[in-house]
Amino acid sequence: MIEFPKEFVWGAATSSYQIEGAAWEDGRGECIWDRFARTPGKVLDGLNGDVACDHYHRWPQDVALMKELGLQAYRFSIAWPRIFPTGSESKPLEAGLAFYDRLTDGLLEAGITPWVTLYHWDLPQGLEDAGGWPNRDTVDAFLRLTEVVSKRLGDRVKHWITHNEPWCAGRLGYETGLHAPGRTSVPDALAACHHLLLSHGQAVPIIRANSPGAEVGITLNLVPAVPASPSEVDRKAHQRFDAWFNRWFMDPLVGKGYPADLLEEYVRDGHVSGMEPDFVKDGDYAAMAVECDFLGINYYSRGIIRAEVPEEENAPRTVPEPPDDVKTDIGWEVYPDGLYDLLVRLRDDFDGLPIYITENGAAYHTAPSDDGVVHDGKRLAYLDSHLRACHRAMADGAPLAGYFAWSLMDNFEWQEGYTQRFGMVWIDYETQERLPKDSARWYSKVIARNGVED
Ligand code: IFM
Repeated sequence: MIEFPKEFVWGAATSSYQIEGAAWEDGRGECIWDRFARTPGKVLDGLNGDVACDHYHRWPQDVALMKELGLQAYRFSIAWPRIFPTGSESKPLEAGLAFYDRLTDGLLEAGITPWVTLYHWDLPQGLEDAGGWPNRDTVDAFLRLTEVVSKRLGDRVKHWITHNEPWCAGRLGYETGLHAPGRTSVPDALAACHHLLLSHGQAVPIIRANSPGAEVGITLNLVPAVPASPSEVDRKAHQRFDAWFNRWFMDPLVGKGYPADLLEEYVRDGHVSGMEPDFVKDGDYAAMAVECDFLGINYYSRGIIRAEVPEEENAPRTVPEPPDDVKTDIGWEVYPDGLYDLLVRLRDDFDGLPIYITENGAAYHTAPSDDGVVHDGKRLAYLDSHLRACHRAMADGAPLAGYFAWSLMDNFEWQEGYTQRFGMVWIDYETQERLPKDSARWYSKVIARNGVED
């Protein structure tokens, strides 16, 4: 038996837009994903989160299932436009707050600790129309959301995550355009990333004031990467990738500001005004480096970085392209050693700050078999191998304190629509039936035993 420490936290995660369904009747406003999903060509099959898993109405059943599985903690997010439908109302919407009240109380009654994420990408469309995250006013709007939600739930919720994956919200949303709101401007993306990190820093003291004794942190999605060959061009491409994906978000949190190598490139290319970009105001760097209680990490796979140069200018690969049979259905390599490497790196880069894996999981289509059960052995093997990597990293001093599987249930997978299933619980989108897969039953045993079998 590979045993985890007694106090290790075992949970599962979801997010509002991906599971709740809109439930417009209770006044939720439009968010950027409602608009994006309705824009032709942005989401596979043209689908959206209007119904999703209908969790808004079916949460009692979902909480009962979590209890049956023995989850100790459940990470969910707040749909911002349920609280402020356009983002600028002077008063919050009671129906939205009441929903999260009910969910929180239901979890506590079931003996499950609620972990709340304040922003998992459903920005009110009204705020996007006023400039979105590149506009500094959005920071103030987020702080109003933080104040209202942490005041309302702060007596019962003692674990808070300000933002989920600012890389996605900032870079996919404003630089590559793959996510809502779908803009493609490097300057906008840099301002957006800055305001996301700044709003994290400024939200932390608000949460602490409203939720005495709470643990507060932020969740980053990080990708440990290697160059595809030792050639100079691949080495440089790898360094740039690490700055673009990882260091741009890690360094400001530990008081280092933005990575100079990439910032210099942005200055050269005219994307920012200088090494002190216009969007950085006095005190911002200090605010972003606010002391936190933990760092949340979402890990799925590693990167193998190849320079974009003609093939003949590059050296032969020493790290081969992974074959399809070690990739999940979404095309991401199964590489548990990457999680080990990442945890060991963070042990040093964050100087022993406690770490929670706030997401880790795999997309596999595996459907119910003739016996009516979903035998998702590949997901089970993925989770098992990643838990072993966690355990090894902890033995080497990584301060890992808990693990949340992504996801409790199949859900709306952003630009992939409903084509990718990450859940440990199967959702039949026609009937809304919930069906725990083999991985859910297995995870339940892992929690009960506090470890994985040798
Ligand atoms: O579904 C997403 C989640 O919303 C954020 N992290 C990655 C998951 C899988 O892509």
